Amino acid sequence: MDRKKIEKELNNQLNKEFYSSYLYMAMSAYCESISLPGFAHWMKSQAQEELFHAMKFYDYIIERGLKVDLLKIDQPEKEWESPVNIFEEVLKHEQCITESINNLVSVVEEEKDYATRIFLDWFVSEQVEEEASADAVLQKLKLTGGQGSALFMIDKELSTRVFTPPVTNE
Ligand code: OFO
Repeated sequence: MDRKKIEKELNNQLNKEFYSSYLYMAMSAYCESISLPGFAHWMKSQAQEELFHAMKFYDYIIERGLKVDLLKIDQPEKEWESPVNIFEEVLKHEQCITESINNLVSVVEEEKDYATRIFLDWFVSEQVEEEASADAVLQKLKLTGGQGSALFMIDKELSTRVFTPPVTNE
């Protein structure tokens, strides 16, 4: 097993999780700026969830006796075209993360790192939920036209999201 390779891959994913949190904070700030406090709250909860994902990778890297390498976090966009566009981007981002986790699974399988393979199972399942929850809001926005009173109702609904750290097997 190439431990250096595994270490690099895990640190890359750690960076992506931190970036995800950064991206959702940027989206939250943008939603505040266009007077959609419920959307902003949803994004902030999502950012917290991403920090939780990042910390899972951080703790796992240390637990395996590997080195944490905190890479530079890219600057996210600051503005989006519309509430529909924001959720299109959320879904697109989550699909990219799913692909990244799947690639990571392939690498650890090639390296016969079965412990990391088991660790990644949680993320494989989590990504199904992540994509589904983004898609559910996107579909609702599209169905209602995402404007006027429908937008107001969706904003109200999004304001009820509560961040509870996802259940893990640790
Ligand atoms: Fe959104 O799942 Fe982590 O990045």
